[in-house]
Amino acid sequence: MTQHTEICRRSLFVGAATVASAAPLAFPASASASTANINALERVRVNLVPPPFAHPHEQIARGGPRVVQFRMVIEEKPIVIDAAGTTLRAMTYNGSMPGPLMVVHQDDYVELTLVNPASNEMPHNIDFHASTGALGGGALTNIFPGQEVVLRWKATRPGVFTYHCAPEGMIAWHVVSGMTGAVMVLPRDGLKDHEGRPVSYDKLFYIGENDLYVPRDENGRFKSYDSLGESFADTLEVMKGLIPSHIVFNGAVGSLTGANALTARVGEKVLFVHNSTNRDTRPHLIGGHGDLVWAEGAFNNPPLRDLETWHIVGGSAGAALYTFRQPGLYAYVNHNLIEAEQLGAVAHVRVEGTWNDDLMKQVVAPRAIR
Ligand SMILES: [Cu+2]
Repeated sequence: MTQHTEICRRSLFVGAATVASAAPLAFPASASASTANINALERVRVNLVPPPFAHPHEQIARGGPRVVQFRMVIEEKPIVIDAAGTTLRAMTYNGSMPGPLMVVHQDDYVELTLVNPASNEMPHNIDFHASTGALGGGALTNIFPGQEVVLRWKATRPGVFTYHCAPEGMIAWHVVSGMTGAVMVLPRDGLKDHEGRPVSYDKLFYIGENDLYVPRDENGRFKSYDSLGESFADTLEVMKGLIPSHIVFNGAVGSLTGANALTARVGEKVLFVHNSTNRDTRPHLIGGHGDLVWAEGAFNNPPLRDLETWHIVGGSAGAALYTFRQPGLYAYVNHNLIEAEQLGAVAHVRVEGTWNDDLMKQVVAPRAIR
């Protein structure tokens, strides 16, 4: 074990021990009464799927609140993040960057089993911005390699919310190493437009935007490391400069472009869920719009209409609904175009269907100036 790893482990153990001793206070004495009620609820076990998709779910809840059980395994592993083969010592929920999208309805209970395999180097936990209390669950989910924990929280507020790892003293490092994701809490009767009328989506694309900070060697080449501990000190120096080496959608430059493009058809209503745990961002669909946008992610607020670009505040997730009206290739970008074009924050959507000349027509093809 490297010295860095040893230091990381020691500082985190102290932090975790402090939190663990305070943990019983997080549950009020009256909780036992409601626990009986929760035990009477229907329980459903949901298998998570990797981004950019969501597990199968109903948009309008059937019946009463349920306990929705998820299981995530934390994977620490090297991930290639660009075409040049640059390798990030990543920390991930379930092996993907971002971690999987969880979908429940308001008043459901999320019951997560979080697993930290013995083969990992680091302690981890999870802070759900959708939850209430105990550092978003972070104080109740500190687990060392070889441990698992089960956390239950009530989804009281409808919206899309980020989640992330938050080990004391190491939060930023774990976040910019990949430990981010989102939860979508749908209103029980589904989404509404700006006038309260029901709206639905045909498809959901879940985009996780991650800013990454890979150190370079003295020749300017990206470095690779044999362990997380070994990468820590160099990575922290790059992080403190606040200039990401990469800003990626779904784990790597090009993970959603070209042959990996998302697909849709003219007439399909697509909900774009965009998670950005660390930095502010500004999604824009080149050639389209946000028909209805919950930029702050709160579904109780009326959505904004007809947006060209919207703002996702760092530390949150947002959602935008768009009906495709033209076929062709669309780029869904972070419209800081340096971050999109040079650092990686681009996805493509390939849309099939019939072209509408009324919306756009090339009246004269390029020709010599007359
Ligand atoms: Cu972590």
